[in-house]
Amino acid sequence: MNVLLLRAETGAQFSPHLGLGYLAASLKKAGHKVKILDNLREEIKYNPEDWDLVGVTAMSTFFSELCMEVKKAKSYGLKTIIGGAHIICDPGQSLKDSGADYAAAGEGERTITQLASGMDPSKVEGLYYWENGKPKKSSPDLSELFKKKIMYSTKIGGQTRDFINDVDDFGEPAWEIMDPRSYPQTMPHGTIYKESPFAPIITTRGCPYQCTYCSAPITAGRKMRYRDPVKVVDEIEKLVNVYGVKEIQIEDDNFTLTRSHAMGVCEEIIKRKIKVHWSLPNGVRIDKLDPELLAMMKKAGCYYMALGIENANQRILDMIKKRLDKNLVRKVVTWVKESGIDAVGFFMVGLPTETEEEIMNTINFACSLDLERASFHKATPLPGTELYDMWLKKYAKNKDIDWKTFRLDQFNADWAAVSPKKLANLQKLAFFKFYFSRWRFFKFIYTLKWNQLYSFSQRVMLVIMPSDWYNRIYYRNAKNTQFINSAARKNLNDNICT
Ligand code: B12
Ligand code: SF4
Repeated sequence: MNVLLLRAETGAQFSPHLGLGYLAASLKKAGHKVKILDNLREEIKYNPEDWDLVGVTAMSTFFSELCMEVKKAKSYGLKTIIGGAHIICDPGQSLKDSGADYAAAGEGERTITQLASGMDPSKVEGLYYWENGKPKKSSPDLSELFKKKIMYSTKIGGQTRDFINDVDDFGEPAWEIMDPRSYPQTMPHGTIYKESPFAPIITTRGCPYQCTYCSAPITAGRKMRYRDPVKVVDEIEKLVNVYGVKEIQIEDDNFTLTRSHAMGVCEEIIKRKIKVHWSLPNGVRIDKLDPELLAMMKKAGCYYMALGIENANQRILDMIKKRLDKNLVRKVVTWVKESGIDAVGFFMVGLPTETEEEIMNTINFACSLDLERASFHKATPLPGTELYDMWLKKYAKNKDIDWKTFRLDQFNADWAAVSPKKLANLQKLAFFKFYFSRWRFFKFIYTLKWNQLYSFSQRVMLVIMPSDWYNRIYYRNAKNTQFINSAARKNLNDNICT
């Protein structure tokens, strides 16, 4: 079959889509023809006659763009399948909202390959399809795979999902059709880079924690699954030698969770004398670092890492189930700095019931730490999370849902003990107070490359402008991409036959 994979978003950070890369690899291995069209690097234009199946990916923020691509593909008479973080969180509803033919309820490698190979939709793993005008979940017989421990099943985010145990089975993303050099080399995840071309990789999938605001365990599962460090470094070596990559962003949710895995990757990079800079822009847990591990990471080329600090109030940390002792933070930030690695802090403001005093406490704490950079995101109820369920029940008040606003800088949940307007002002204050102390802003500007100035100004505007102004100015097609869901979704699984 000829399969076209699309990312339709207009995001501000340019990173090849690992998910689509893995899907493409799997499809190609099974003998299908595949192409990736990614709006981050090219216009989504194609000849419908060349394709049999169109797969579209999206996070919640970009669900409206996904819907437009599905509509377009269907108008050509093509079959469509959707997948990605947003769809995983609620596949049945996403199928209805988008009008696609199929939705992948999880990791899509096996799902899309089985579908493309002509398997009956009811037997395809992790698929939602239409039956009698309603979304229906497939029911393949996986008992042998469970018995042989090839797959495991777990209830997560309100659904039962099946995961493959050995993530090495997925191989590597199809870099040959997603050459990192074909992406704009301006704004990687985390903004800063030392040298381009840069490329993301993942070395693990999953996260065993249950932080109430985070959808990572929902999309990738709660069981940590590790790639073999040797295979990880094979991929890094290929990116460096074949694609000229000079810098890697490790996008794991928890790279250092198991020390031996992180050590293994570092030792392999050092053993092979690979000259590459790398960073951890997706954040690591404060309680999963120690000086010896940090020294090894530095030696292997790590030059900055984001730290999931989130909040300076133990009450809030406990409420969001972070399982983190606030007293550990300062010591660990100091270790990171002493190792020669730059530390970046992730903070959240405006959590349910959070007071102005608590928010100020977080801002002042952040300013006092030896951090190079920091982000102060508004608590956003990402679908599938505990926060989302709480927001739907208590705060959404039957409001329509505009997925476009599900960005960590822009969402107005109205659940803190301060008003949304006050919260937006406190968020701006956090940015200014943090960056205009300890010369941080000037150091930041100094680390930027010339080609980043436009994108950087966009990011600054995102912080200081009201979101509707920002969208109007920066997103050329913003007016076309607003997708307002018909009603807040109280009974998520209503009308879905299972
Ligand atoms: C790298 C990353 C980014 C990158 C690129 C995103 C990308 N998709 O490549 C960048 C930096 C751009 C990014 C941005 C944001 N991100 Co982000 N990001 C991630 C991260 C850390 C890793 C993604 C990844 O590569 N995963 C590994 C691959 C293999 O998995 P995957 O992409 O999910 O793909 C698999 C399945 O989803 C499925 N699949 C995916 N697409 C399709 C399509 C089809 C047709 C099929 C069948 C299957 C399928 O199969 C794939 C293979 O198994 C995830 C966390 C995570 N654990 O996934 C968060 C995550 C995806 N991001 C998230 C968020 C919220 C954001 C932001 C909105 C945050 C913000 N600032 O507001 C922004 C977007 C705004 C903007 N301005 O761009 C959330 C999404 C939640 C949601 N419900 O949408 C996640 C899950 C993080 C979290 N902790 O909650 N992000
Ligand atoms: S915030 Fe980090 S530790 Fe918590 S669930 Fe998400 S990935 Fe796991």
